[in-house]
Amino acid sequence: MAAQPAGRGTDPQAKLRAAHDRMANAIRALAMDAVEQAKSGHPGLPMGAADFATVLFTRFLKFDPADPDWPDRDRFVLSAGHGSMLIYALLHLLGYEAMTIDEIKRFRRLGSITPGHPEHGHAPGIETTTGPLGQGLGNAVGMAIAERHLAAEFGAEIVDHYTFVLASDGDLMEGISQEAIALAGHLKLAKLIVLYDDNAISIDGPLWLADSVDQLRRFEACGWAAARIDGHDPDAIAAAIAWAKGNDRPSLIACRTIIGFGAPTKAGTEKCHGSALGADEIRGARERLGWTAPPFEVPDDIRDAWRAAGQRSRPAHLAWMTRLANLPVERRAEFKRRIAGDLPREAVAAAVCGVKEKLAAAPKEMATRVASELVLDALTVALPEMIGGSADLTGSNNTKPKRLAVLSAAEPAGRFIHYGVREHGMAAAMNGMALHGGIIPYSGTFLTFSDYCRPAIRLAALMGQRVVFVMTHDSIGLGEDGPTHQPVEHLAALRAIPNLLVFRPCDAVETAECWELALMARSTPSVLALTRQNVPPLRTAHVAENRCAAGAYELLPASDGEAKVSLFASGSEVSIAVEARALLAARGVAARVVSVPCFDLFETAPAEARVAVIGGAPLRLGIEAGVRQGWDAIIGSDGLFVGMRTFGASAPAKDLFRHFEITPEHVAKAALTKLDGG
Ligand SMILES: Cc1ncc(C[n+]2csc(CCOP(=O)(O)OP(=O)(O)O)c2C)c(N)n1
Repeated sequence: MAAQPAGRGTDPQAKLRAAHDRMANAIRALAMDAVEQAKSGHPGLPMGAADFATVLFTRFLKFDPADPDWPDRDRFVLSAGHGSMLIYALLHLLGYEAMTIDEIKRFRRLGSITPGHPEHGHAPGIETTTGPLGQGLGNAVGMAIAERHLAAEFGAEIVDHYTFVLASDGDLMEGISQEAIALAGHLKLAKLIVLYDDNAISIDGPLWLADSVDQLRRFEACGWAAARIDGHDPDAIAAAIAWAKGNDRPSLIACRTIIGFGAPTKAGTEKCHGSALGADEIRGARERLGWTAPPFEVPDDIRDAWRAAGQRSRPAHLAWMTRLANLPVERRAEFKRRIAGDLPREAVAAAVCGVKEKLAAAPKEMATRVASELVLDALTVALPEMIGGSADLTGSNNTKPKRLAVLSAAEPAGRFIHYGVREHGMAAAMNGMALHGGIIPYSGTFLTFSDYCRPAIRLAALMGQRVVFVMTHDSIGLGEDGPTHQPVEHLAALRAIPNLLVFRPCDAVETAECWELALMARSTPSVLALTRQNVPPLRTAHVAENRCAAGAYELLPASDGEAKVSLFASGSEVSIAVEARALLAARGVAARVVSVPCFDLFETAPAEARVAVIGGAPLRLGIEAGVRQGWDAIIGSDGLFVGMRTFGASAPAKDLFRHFEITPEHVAKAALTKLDGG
């Protein structure tokens, strides 16, 4: 490996090259030093990618460190999050105020803004949380969709920016990358540009151990433009980015790089991927790179050059602010509202209340997925920022109100996305749209396929993004499709994710209320678990209050005297509890019914409210066509639970509920046996 010469030539080209090298070496030095000090981290990627990152950030990327949230900035997504020191070094050098040298010194320390992998919300300039490989690429597709859509709506003078991604071999090996690039190619997201750190090394060693994909041909097959360049040649890098910006398709630039560029013995090998280089190797790298400054110090001339690069887009930013100021007052206010993520609360409340009133006036049996569509009919009028979709289950998920046009390459202003059978890519793209701002994404699939979305749902929760997952066919109640499609452990698994609201409404009115709560949760994603099968109306008297906000509430009190039994249930099983209550009453046993549409909200309710809802009945019995896990928090470990212990089966729903003994008769019998001391 030949390291770059210090470049002391006299001709202008050589001078430019020398200046570039010194700027790129500042990234390399900071990455080496920070990882060394932390005694852990990943120096290889920042050192290898420093050249193309320098060209991108100093010559192309549109951003303003003085206003990191400028809505029309170009987005940069470090999909290979392990290379976090690359973005931290860039933010520091470019003059992002929060990214001080002390924060770089505190890399990976508790409370720093420089965690092991970049976390959105910790430091300005971190567009998304990355680390789980492939997710960033998926997010970037959503960001590019958001840009395209908002440009169609507000005009190119207000929204006109690129989304750049740095992706590694690992990103491109992950399955999600296929979903992401296929979707991006299909939608012709021309302003999405992937810089692939093509170093042919991963943790186990050379890439050939595990992979032999021709990435250029793969991307081309998905509708992308693709090129390979020397990722250490600034001119080639600049020419490639300029080429990519002019393409009418998304672009891949495979930048051939040497991982750990500059390290004397470890460069080009997996040895510099994920551990501190060590003092000797760092000494050698400094020598090769011609870097003489002490650790964590950046010579003034290099710092000045970086700071100047940080100011590059200032005039563009000012011009943009003027254009925004020149928008008609209402358009400007609407753009700002959308970007801020503020809801027109009254309009949302009125939409939800209107639906509830109609439902109460003419109560009828319906599946909660159908109720959800009714609610969406109203909500998507009140909230033009809602963009819906489905992973090829549109008719089953009921996520497409008729009015919503399809968002496509030709019609970017559309508001419904046919994601194709790409649940994981869909969920990651939704995160990207929410992160971009200006959009509230919601989508649909079957609850059992929440497993296919889970890594992205988890990141939505970690990042505190408002995305809404409509997940229908939420139990054995879906019937004949059988156990592969019947969720059993999924509600418990989703409830286990912190900062995720899992709603399971029992009827149409509760469905409306849960939708309202999902939208009001500014920093929390939501799952709406909805039935395929009809359920009876249970909330037949209209109240304006959103009763689901409590997480759990008494739907029916004991009909006669003190309750002997408290029946707790969610979703389609609430009607089973209601029938069981009548059977118990016929046997002289007073029972009350508590609907539990959202564990997570109930958990955070005030202690007294929780105690009142749980009540003092001697027997607590939970009913849910899923596993017991999680229910003990409500029914206690000595409570009874009627639900699933095994996978389901293929049969009509009614037969399945009978077979698995999730019936009013069984509930009543179990309660009576227990009360009799059985
Ligand atoms: C989903 C996921 N699986 C595994 C890992 C652990 N991991 C981190 S980096 C990496 C691969 C490293 O290779 P590459 O992506 O080419 O990065 P480079 O070695 O070039 O820095 C792996 C397996 C991860 N971060 N995310």
